Amino acid sequence: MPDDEDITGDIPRTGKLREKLVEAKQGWARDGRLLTGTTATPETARLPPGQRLVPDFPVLDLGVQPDVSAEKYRLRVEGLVAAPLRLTLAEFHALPQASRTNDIHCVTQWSRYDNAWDGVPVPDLLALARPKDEARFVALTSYDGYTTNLAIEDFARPENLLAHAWAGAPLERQHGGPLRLVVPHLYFWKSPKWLTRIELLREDRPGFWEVRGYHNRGDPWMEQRYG
Ligand SMILES: Nc1nc2c(c(=O)[nH]1)N[C@H]1C(S)=C(S)[C@@H](COP(=O)(O)O)O[C@H]1N2
Ligand SMILES: [Mo]
Repeated sequence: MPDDEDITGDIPRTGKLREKLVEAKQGWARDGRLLTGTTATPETARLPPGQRLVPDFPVLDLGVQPDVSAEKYRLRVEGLVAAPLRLTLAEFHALPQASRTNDIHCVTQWSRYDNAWDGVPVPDLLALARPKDEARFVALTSYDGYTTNLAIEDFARPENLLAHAWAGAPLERQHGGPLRLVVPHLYFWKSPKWLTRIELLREDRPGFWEVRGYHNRGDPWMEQRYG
């Protein structure tokens, strides 16, 4: 079982929780904002339904950005695994590295093409931790207290990266540095910044947005914004 230790407790944070933004986004879910009622596939349209292409890289979070030092940072893989991991940042950087380039799609409508990431592919990390057969879901926890959830098939895809660099430079803190997950086939709220804990579970555990009216899976091609 996971311990109840407050893993984010001694990490300095800047900013204030943007309660108004959280309320507004909950309202959008209630109202079905931005829904076009159409679906597509990545083969037929690069831009998913209802999305708008942006040239810049917006910053979206709860307003609280943890300032986690390289010394304090830990990446934990726990729960239904044969070999739990608790990696320092140096240990993480010593793992075999890979690069991926992909498009990102935020549920608030913006999409950004051709993001080049460096880091460790999720299947490689899972191979070290060795999930048990009963593991069906993952719960992800970040240093700002944010949580999200994925089915193990959505988590273990080869294009998914635990990323520490973007466009050839260390990932900026505002975009989730020192380490974030990138799951490009789902809306970007499924890609936690400042990731610290990956917990493998038998039962699903909906995260921050999933309990506030957002879809449990979040496929942009199926326009799974709310649910
Ligand atoms: N830890 C954490 N991760 C998070 C969030 C957050 O609030 N906290 N917001 C999510 C949302 S809604 C989006 S769209 C993306 C935004 O990533 P960016 O700020 O790098 O564009 O991060 C996701 N990951
Ligand atoms: Mo988002």
